[in-house]
Amino acid sequence: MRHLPHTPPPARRRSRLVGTAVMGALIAGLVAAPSGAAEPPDARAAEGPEQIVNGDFSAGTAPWWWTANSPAAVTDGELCADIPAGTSDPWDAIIGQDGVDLLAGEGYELSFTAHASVPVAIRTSVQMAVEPYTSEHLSTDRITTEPQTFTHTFTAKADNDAAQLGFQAGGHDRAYTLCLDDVSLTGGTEAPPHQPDTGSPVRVNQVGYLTEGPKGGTFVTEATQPLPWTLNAPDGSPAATGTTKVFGQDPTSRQHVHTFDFSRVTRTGEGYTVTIAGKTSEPFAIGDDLYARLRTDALAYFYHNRSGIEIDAGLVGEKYARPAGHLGKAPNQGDGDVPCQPGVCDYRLDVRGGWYDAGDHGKYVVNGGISVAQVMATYERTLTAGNADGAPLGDGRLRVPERGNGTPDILDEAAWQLDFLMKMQVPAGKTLAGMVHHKIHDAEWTGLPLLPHQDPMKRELHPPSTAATLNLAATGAQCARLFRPYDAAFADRCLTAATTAWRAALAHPAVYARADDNVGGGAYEDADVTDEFYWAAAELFVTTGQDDYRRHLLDSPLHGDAGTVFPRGGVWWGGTAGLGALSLATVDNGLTDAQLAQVRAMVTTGADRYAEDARTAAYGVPYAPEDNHYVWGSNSGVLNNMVVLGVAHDLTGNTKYRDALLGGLDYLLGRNPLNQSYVTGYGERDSRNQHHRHWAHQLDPSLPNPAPGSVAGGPNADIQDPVAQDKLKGCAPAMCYIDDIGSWATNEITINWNAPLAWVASFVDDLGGSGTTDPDPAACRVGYASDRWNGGFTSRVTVTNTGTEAISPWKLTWAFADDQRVTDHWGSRITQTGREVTAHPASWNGTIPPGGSVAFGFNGTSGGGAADPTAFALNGAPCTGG
Ligand code: 9MR
Repeated sequence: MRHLPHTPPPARRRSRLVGTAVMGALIAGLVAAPSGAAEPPDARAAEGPEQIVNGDFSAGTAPWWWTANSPAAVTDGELCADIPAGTSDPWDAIIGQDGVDLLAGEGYELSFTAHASVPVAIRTSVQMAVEPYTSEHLSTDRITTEPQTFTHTFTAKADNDAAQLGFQAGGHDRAYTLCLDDVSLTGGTEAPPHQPDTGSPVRVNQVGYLTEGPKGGTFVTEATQPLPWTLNAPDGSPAATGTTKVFGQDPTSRQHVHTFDFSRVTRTGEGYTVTIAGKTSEPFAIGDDLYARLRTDALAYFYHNRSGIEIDAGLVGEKYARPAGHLGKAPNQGDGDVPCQPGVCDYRLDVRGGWYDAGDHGKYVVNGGISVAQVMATYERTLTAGNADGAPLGDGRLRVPERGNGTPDILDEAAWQLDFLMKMQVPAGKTLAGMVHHKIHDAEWTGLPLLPHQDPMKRELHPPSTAATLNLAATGAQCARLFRPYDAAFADRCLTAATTAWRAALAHPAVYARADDNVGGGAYEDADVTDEFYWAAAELFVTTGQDDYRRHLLDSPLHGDAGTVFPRGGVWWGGTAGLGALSLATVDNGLTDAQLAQVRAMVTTGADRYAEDARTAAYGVPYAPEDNHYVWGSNSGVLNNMVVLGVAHDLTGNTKYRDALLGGLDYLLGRNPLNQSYVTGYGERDSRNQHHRHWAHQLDPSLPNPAPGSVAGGPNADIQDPVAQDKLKGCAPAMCYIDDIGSWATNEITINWNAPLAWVASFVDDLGGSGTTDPDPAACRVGYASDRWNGGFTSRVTVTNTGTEAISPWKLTWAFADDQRVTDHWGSRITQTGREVTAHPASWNGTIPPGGSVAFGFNGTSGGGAADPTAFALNGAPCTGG
C-alpha cells in the first residue's frame, strides 16, 4: 500500500543503437592498434569521478548496447551475452557503451569483473566512436569461468565527450556466454551538473487562470525583501500591481522563492504576463473557457492508445493515424491466441483490444483497472455533481469511432478497456477459474521506436493475481450500473464477471504478482490487497446494495482511516481504497446516514490535508509526499489528490478545496521549479518528448510527438533510468525531471496518469462554466440538410471555415445513426465503411479559405429512418453541426 522502494526498472533495449554501434565498432576494430606499452598508472584516476552509467546493471541494460548477433540480458545482476560461434574477428561481437567523457592528459582507471562459460580472450577498448576510431586503450583480457576483476589504467591523449567503451568478444570457434559486472571507468573531471533551462524565474500557469479562481505565481530569487510585481494586460499596459511575499527556501526545489497573488483581477483576456524585477513570465489567459479542449484531449489519449483497432485519421488526423496493433498480422504475434508464460497455464486466451499501458505495449489489469475506473468516474460525476455537465462527454462529442451509437462517447471508450479486462479472466473449469491474469505483454523488452503493429515479440499471459481479480470486481461493478441504460447485455456481462471475480478473490485472497516479473513489461507487484478488497466491495455494494459487501466494507481496517485511504502521495495503482471511498461518498447507495457521514469525513479529512499541503507549498501544489520524496509518476500523485479535492468541493461547496485543486493545475501547467508544462500541447514550455514507442519524434522525425493532452510522469527523485542518472544526478526532488524520450522514470506517459487528468480537466471545465460549449470551436461549421423519399434521400452539406487560417486539405467525417448508404455524390469524394462516412475534397475545392465554404451533396438509400447526423469532425477535430 505504501510507495515501497522501487524495484529495478525494466531493462530496455535500444534497437536503433545496436545498428549504429555495430557499424562504428566494425570499422573501429579494423583500425584500432594495440596500445603498446602500458601507460603509467595515475593514482588520481581511481579516485576520479565515474564515467560509466549503470556499470553494475542495477538499472537494467540501458545504456549498454550489443551487436545484434550477441543478445544480452541482465541475469543475477550481471549483463550476460550469448556470443555466437564462427565469427572471424573480435569486433564481430561487441558489448559497449557510448557517450564516455575523456579529457586529454587525464589519467583513467578502467575496471570490470567478467567470466565466461568457456575460457576465452576478449579485447577491451576505449576509443573514438566515429572515424578515425582512434583508440585510447586496448587490452586483451583472458576471461575464465570464474569471475575475475580486470584493472587497466591509461592517460587520454585527446578530449572526447563521446568516446566508446567496447568489449570485443568475437573471433571464436565455439559459442559461449560472456558475463560482465561492475564496469567502471574513473578519472577526469566531474561532469558539470546538468543545468536545466528553466527560463523566466517568474512562474505561472502557462495556460491560464479561471476568471473567478485563485491566481497565484512563484518567483525564484535570492532577494530577502518583498518585491513589486506588475500584471501586464494583453496590450502591455499594467493591469494590476502588488508586492511579493517572501517564502524562503523551498525544500522540494532548494530554490529561494517569493509568491505573488493577483486573484482579484477578473478581467478576461489572453496574453497576460507578470513582471518582477525586470523578469517577465510566460504569457497566460484569464477566462472561463480555458479547459474544454484539455478535457477532450486528455480523453483522446485512450483512443490513441487502443490496441487491436486501426487508429482512424478521420478522428485523430493523418499524423496520428496508424494500423491496428497486435491482431496477429505479421510481424505481430497477436493477442488473439496468447499462451501463458511457460508452466503458468495450459490454455490460451483471446485478449485482443484494451489500451496499451504506456510507452510500452504491455496491457496490465492492475493499472488498466484504475485507469478505466477513473474514466468511468469522470462520466459518473456528471450524474452526481450539481454543476457537472455530461454533454461534452456525450455521444458524438469525443474522438471515438463509436460516435453516433447512442451511448455517451466516454462510456464507449471505457467499454473498449472493460471488454479486455473481462477477457483476462481465467475461464470456468480451469485452475483458479474466476481469477484474473495480472497482465499480458512482450516476452522481452523491445526497443524504441516501434509502432504497435510492428512489434514482432512473443506475447505471454502472466499468472493471475488477487489484485488483478479485484480490479475486475471493482470496475465490472461500476460498469454494470453505468451501462445499464445503454446496453443491458453488456451491463449484465460486467456484473457477472465482477461477482465471479469477487468470489474468486475471496477464495484466493493472497496470490501476489512477483516483483521480479519485470522482463518485457512492468511488474506492478502488490503484496497488500486490503485496499483492492475495500475498493471492490465498495463498487459492488453501490451497484447491488447487497449486505455481504457492506459487511466487508465496514469490517475493513481501512474504513475510516483517512490517512491510509488518502495518503499524502496520492491514491495509486498499489493503493486503491480511495477510489472505493469516493464512489461511496458520491453515488447513491444503501449505507446508513451515519455510515455515509463516516465515508464523507474520510474524503474531507483527506482533502483538508491536501489543501493544507497546497497552501503551504512554495509552488501551491497539493502534493507533499513524506520527506518530499517525489516518486515515479509524481504528477499522478498531484492529479489524484486534485480528484479528492474536487470531490470534497462537490460535496461541501467549500472553495478552499477548489482553490487547492486549481493550485495543482497551475503547478502541472508551469508554476513549478522547472517552469515546465507537463502536458503536451499546453503552455509555452510543454513536455513533448515523453517516453513512448510510437510517439517517438525525438528518435525518428517522421513520427509524431505525443498527442496534445498527454501528461508526463514528472519529477522522480529515484531517477531509475540511465538518461536521468546521467543528467540529473544530485537533483532536488521536484527538479528530477527531463523531457527526454530515454527517461522513462521521469518522462513516461500512461493511462493511469491521463485518467485523473481527464477527471480534473472535466471538473475544471465545468467550473469555468463552459460545460455546454463545444470543446473545439475548431474553426468550422457544418450545414447539413436532406430531402427524403421512400427508400432514399438527398443530402446537401456545407462546411464553413469560421477561423482565420485556411484549412487545406480538409476531410469531413461523421457517422450515420441508421442504415443510410451513400450511392452517388458530387462536389466531394465520399467513402463509407459501415456507418462511418468520410468526405474528401474534389480536385478543385481542397482549400477552405478563412470565412469561405465548400459545398457538396450525395444521394443515398435508407431502409427506415434517415436521421441527419449532428456530430462532425473536420480533420479529426469536432466541428459544430446543424
Ligand atoms: O507507474 C509505475 C510506477 O509506480 C513503478 O514504480 C514503476 C516501476 O515498477 O513502474 C511504473 O509503471 C510502468 C510499468 O511498469 C510499465 N509500463 C510503464 C509504466 C509507467 O512508467
